[in-house]
Amino acid sequence: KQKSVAAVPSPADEGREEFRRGSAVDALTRAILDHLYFTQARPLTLATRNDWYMALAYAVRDRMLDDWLKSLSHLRNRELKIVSYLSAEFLMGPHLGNNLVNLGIMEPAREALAALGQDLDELLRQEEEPGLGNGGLGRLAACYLDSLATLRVPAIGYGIRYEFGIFDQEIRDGWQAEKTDKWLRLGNPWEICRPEITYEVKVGGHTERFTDEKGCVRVRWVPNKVVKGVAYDTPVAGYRSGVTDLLRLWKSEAVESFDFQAFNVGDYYRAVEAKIFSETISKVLYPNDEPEIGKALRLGQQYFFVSCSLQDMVRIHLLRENSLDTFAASFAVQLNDTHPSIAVAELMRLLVDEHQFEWDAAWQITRATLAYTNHTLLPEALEKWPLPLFASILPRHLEIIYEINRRFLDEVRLVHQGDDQLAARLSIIDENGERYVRMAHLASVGSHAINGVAALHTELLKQTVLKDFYEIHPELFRNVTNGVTPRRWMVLSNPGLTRLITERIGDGWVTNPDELRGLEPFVADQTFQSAWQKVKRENKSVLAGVIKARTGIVVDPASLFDVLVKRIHEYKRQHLKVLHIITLYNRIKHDPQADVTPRTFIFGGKAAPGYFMAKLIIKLVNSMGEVVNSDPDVADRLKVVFFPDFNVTNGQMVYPAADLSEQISTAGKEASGTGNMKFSLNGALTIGTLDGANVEIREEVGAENFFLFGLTAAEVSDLKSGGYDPRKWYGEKTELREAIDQIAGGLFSHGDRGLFQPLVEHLLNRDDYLLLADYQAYIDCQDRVSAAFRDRKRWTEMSILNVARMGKFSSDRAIREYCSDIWQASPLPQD
Ligand code: F58
Repeated sequence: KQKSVAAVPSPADEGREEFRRGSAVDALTRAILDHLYFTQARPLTLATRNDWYMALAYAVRDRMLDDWLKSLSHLRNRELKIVSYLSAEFLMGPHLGNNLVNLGIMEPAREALAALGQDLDELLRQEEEPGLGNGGLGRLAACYLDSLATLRVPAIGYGIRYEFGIFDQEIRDGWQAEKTDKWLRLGNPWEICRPEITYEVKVGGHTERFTDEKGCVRVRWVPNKVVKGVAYDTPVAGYRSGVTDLLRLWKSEAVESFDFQAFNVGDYYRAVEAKIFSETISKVLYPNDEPEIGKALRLGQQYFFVSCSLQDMVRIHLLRENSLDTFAASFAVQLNDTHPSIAVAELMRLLVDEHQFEWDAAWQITRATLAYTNHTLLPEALEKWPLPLFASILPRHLEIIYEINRRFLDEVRLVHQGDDQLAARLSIIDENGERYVRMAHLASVGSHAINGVAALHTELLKQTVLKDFYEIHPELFRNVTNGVTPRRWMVLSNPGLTRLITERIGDGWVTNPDELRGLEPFVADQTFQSAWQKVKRENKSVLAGVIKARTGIVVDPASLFDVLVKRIHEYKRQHLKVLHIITLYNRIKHDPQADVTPRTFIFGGKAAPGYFMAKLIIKLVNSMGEVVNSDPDVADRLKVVFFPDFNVTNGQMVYPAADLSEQISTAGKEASGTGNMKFSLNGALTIGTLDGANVEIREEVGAENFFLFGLTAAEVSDLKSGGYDPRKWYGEKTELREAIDQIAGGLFSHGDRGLFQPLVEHLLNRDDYLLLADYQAYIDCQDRVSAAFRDRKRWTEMSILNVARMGKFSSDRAIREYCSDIWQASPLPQD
């Protein structure tokens, strides 16, 4: 083994260049063996799959270090503005494959492993994905980090290192069961703990006024608890860009000294309690859609990571300059929704209380630094904290917020004299009944830019949720339509399509996806079409195999793969899809010869554990599926699958295998959607409403290559204000009535009429999301889809055109817009 140590070139050796680039298969082989031995402490004979995975991961990580260390050294360069992306969630997905793609060493790694008798694909499957997010918002943060590094923009993603990420979903008897996500169980080779980068975070207590040595009255926050945040760093490599950015996640720990007093007086239990509280903060990710109002721990999490992150930025800035006056030139801080919006008050506190700034100067720096992205219009999803709870955790911040609010409302009153209603509507404090802190208002007042995530969403934001803000400060508003990274969502997950495209137009599209337009001349090319179909067919076969293994259901890769994967929520209308399937089922039952295009319906998505209706929808999908799948009359023409545990890893298998992408939310409810983009990039056609980014996808791919149906956002709001009566639709539409009656009558619940009663009642009496109003349009549109699928040539052309015209939806485009319109950040010069 002596020999093998010598074989790993030290950074000072001549072989460094080769080692660093990591392109040589031999060097990689050597490195893997060395990590197996020296890091995993395993002889070859005893190495488990996880040992091999870890050894490979460390060997790959080594190859990221040069770029990473170089990028970290740029943090000290005062000329360079750093983008700081504050997000309670980063849904990164498995790192290994992505890093191999971005470093350009997928094939050398495959070869190196083959020489060692190992299969790369097997090791890729060994990685437990870090599920540190709920869905779209967390995944967007991850795509943006990929693009920032690819575009060579110095950036830090700041968040929480949850010990348990989003729960793992199992399906038991058709119901969702949640299992703790123990993603750290076998170790995490991608992170580097930085025990020397820690910050203290105060919680609770009270404030005191005192006069400082200059005679100024200042405020001191006397907390009743202090916790410590420890940095865990993960490198984020750009796609062959030479830049590796930083994801810095905070883990909460106890401050050793804090309850020393308690130990000394023998109060052992009190000391241990403090430790438990500290460690609880970063323990678990909150699943969404549950009312947050009572969750002190959630507010604690938000403050914890924001405070650590801002303290870290202050430290980095002070390494560059000796005053915080220029802080906004060092950092552009983006608030990913309102979860980090306490940053407004925290940055003020750091400047005013800890660094003795005057209020006005501090406020100017704060607003110049921060910008806010809104991701939802749903009123129930807008964060607000009850005042007493807020005061008990963040007493100093509440005082600061009062002062921010007082000054802000004074300005408003000056311009709009006498309009008390306006002031009440704009106030950061909601005073209608019980009092709350409205976090979207705090974020809006404290930011120099506010953006929505799709054109329609931004318009609706200006007309509804933030209307008053828009009217007083229109210049603050921007739209930045979401995007997704083509590296993970095409190159890594769809190698077949990647190869085919690259053979025709080269690989420039990976960083410049507008080049995909170069595929248009081939749309009608026979050979190209067949190759295109073959890739899709192979992806479908792979998925069919996985479906068989996970659910026992056999599906036919020749059928139309009709896919609806996303979080389960009433506004996303998974149950509208159920009504469609039942309608087709009934057509076959009424006429066994009916001409129904064979389809495989694939559902996937998690329901928040406390969201009863969403869980009932999962049960309905499974119960209905059981009846349809086992009915001999259907004779395999329709198959329903609920693919359990939809996450990034599973998404990478599902999107490339889809023929039809279901984007059927009630218009005006889905801020953007990003799954819609992943499907279309992989050649699925979309059936969708004019909601979120669907509008722009349709514009780009052409109306003739998109299946549009349903009410517009304006029609939805008109229909609702005119007093919507779902029973009218139920009365008029025979197929609809039949489907609903069957659900109510127990056809899918072994005769149990009670099981789906809450769902049926909701539909017939309220139907908040207008399923009944959109039902017929949806069914008719699906009939057009079925007909179109039979014309394979035409379908393939549409599929190619979808991919060719999706360039706009790369996260690189979105990040360029953030850089120029909001952050004023630029790429590092090429070395
Ligand atoms: C999503 N929001 C939007 N929130 O629903 C989707 O339209 C959009 O494309 C995406 O953001 C990215 O902009 C979303 O995923 C959450 O998951 C929250 C997490 C924290 C609790 C509340 C929901």
